[in-house]
Amino acid sequence: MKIEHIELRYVRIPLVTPFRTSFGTSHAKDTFLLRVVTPDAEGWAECAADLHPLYSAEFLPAAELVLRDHLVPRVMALGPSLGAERVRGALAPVTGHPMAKHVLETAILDAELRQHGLSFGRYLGAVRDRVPAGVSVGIMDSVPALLEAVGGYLDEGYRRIKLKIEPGWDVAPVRAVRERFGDDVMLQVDANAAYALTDARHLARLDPFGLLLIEQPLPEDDIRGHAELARQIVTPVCLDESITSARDAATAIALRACSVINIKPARVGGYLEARRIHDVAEANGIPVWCGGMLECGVGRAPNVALAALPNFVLPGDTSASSRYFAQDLTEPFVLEDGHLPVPTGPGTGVDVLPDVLDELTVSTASLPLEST
Ligand code: SMG
Ligand code: MG
Repeated sequence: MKIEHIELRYVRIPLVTPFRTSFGTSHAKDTFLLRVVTPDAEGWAECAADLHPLYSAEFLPAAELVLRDHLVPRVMALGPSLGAERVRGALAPVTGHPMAKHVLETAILDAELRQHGLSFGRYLGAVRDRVPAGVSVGIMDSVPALLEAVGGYLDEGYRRIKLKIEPGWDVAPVRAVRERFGDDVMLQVDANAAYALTDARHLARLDPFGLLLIEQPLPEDDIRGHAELARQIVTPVCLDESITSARDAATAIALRACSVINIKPARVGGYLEARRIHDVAEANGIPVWCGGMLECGVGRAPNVALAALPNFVLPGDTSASSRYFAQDLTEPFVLEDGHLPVPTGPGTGVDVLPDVLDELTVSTASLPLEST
């Protein structure tokens, strides 16, 4: 495959409501789309990094820089043997930067699949044509506001509720949601690393509420701490930030640091590594689910395809477009009976809407293509 042109489109998409987590509040989705042009097809992908290095060490300006100076030159140096399955190996000498690697590999994979008329779902091994949708609910100013939001999502048909938590906003909101909506609601919490192992006794107070899991309670590098916490609480421990590769997943599983894994393709450097994590987890009897980074349709589409693989047995943060955006950059993903349809068209199966893209574009940059 020959790459003729690589373009970055920075976009800013307003959120329908602010989204607050233990590390900050987002009012808009700021990202860039990577467009890879080949003689036969165009590939598109969405960068999951934020403007600020808070969820992880990556952030948008750094992603652009590492793509321009280190990742694109290495991929171009592959010459005629360039293809999505060669990308990870070519980029391996560059330490870290999984989200920058993910956006490049995904755009190349999209172009390749479009060229061959194959969908992400078919390519990755999807076994379902629709996936159950969960929703991630931000930290709110009050319990009544939270109950109103959760009630609205349940009315829309969401199959699972995830509450963002932090010290001071954990047991009370969980108890209130259980009391109002009952024990049958699939409910889980996500701390984004806001606790310490010394909080174990406090976190055990969540045990009576029958949560599906607690996601990333401790810092991302604290695998041993998660293993110790898992021994001290009943709620299953799920890892998000800590897992950046199939090797990480194997280590965490072997050390019993988690009994569930959140797979985000961006966090692990792409869909091929995401599938490897799926396979490692499946071989060990560990269920997985697909995480989200508030993606617009460009990034949501391949996530929905991934979520259709066999070991994605829990509903993911694969919500409808309307969860975040009044106007998506693609045709919106719409809930049908609490599910999203797995796209079937070539590549991601979705196309950017040119007028909307123009309206929401903040700036555009081309990346030089000469190899070093
Ligand atoms: O895409 O619905 C989504 C977001 C789901 O909570 C979500 N993501 O830690 O899992 C997580 C967070 C990371 C992004 S918060 C800005
Ligand atoms: Mg998380």
